[in-house]
Amino acid sequence: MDQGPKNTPKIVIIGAGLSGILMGIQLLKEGIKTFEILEMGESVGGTWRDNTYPGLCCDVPAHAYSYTFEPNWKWRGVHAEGHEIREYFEHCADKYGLKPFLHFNTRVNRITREDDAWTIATEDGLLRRADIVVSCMGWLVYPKSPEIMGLENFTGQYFHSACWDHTVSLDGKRVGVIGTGSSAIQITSALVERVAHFSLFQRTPAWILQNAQKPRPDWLRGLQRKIPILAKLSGRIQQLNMERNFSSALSGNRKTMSVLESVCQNNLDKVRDPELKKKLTPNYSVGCKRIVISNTFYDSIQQPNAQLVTDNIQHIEPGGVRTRDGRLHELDVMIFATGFHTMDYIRNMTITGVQGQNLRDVWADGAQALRSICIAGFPNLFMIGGPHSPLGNFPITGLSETQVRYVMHFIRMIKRGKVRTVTAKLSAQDQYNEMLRNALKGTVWDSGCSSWYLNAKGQPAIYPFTPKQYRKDLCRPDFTEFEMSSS
Ligand code: N01
Repeated sequence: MDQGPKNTPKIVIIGAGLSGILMGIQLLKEGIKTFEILEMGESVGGTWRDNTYPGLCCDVPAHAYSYTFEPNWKWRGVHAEGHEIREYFEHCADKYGLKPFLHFNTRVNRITREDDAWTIATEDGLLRRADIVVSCMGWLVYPKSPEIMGLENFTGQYFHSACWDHTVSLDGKRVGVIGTGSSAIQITSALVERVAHFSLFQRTPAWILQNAQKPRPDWLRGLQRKIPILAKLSGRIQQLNMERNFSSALSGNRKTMSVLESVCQNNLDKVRDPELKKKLTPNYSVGCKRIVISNTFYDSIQQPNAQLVTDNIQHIEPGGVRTRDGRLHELDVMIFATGFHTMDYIRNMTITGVQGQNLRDVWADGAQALRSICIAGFPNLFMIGGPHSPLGNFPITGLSETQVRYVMHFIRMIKRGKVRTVTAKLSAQDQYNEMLRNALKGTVWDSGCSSWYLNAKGQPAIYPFTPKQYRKDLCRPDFTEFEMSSS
């Protein structure tokens, strides 16, 4: 790591997904080179590196899923495919000179506060010291596989959607997918026409919305290449559009919510078979779980070689999946599109604070932070995408930019020697979390469904207000919420 001038803090960023890359770029923009980015994978891109399943596509329009300072004329469709997004983040890491700061295949095991600094222990046995740690670990990191009795007896092949095994041939096979979240819905659309027989095992149906998943004409891409501000403008328009339509509805606007509800219902009404439609009809409010975006799913699941299985899975046997109605669903390949350990921010890692407290114990009743970013008792540890970040169908790039800007306020102060450590006051953190819990009562996310927004106590751990409000809240730190030491 570059030693830098005397006051320049040493910073370790954990994770080289979209927020880790962003954090690194912002540090370089401010002339700070005393940082390292530790990434457990072998390249940048986070979830967009790990997920390679057929049909992988982003449910947020591509220009809104770009950094505001790096508009991308190249997007081929209104919504980008997974590999395009991975390439975009690789491009950003290269263009902004992050390569020398990246350490791949470097898994962090322990972060310990000792002697007024952080010690970071990685799996390779190395220890690093840092003044500041920024965790950019993301939610969609650790795949969650179902624990179904008899899986070990299955004679076919199986894997999780986030660890796609491209050596397994699917064409002409009997394929089963477990789950009906965004991943499963996209996989269904991509696989039905390739396989001999397709079974989708549904526990809970999803509300599904159609959108403009269409290619962008060459003339428009050419124009945006020549005049990059146009691509940037498109991003801003798409973001405002999403915020106007989605965010206001999800955060409580009845008028926009009823539009969202009727659009989802109209989409569902396209299912011709009344029995199938009944099975596909959710019994919870639109938006309680993340709304799935697909233009093709309902068509795919109505194909003659596709079936929707709604009887609960009893166990797995050598030949396939046995459901509670006694039926054996014979399969050659089984795919678990069963999601991620989204609320387990510090899985496989021990973080020890200033008084020897283990963050896992501190968070035993659910993860809490001040403004999603700082944790009382853990000085100079910042999180991008921490607990209660705004998640419901909003562009994550904008959220990360807001949080990185907020963290940069503190890093600048530390760099200038104004302060040495910054810690959230416990009272401020408690007050903030109580305010969030109260505000979340009665929201759509609290309206009764199982979703990956819920913490271990079954409470929604997201931000209850609009992204606009979040940007306002995080415009600059309220320093009365922090303890700062200068010696
Ligand atoms: O995972 P999920 P995902 N037996 O948690 C079911 C992002 N993403 O990978 O609802 C049977 O949403 C579970 O059932 P239930 C996006 O943010 C984005 O699909 O709990 N079923 C559910 O249906 C998304 O929200 C894109 O009853 C079991 C499914 O598995 C997030 O990733 C694309 C089960 C899990 O759904 C996660 O999506 C893809 C069991 N034992 C993903 N366990 C974009 O387009 C779980 N399920 C950006």
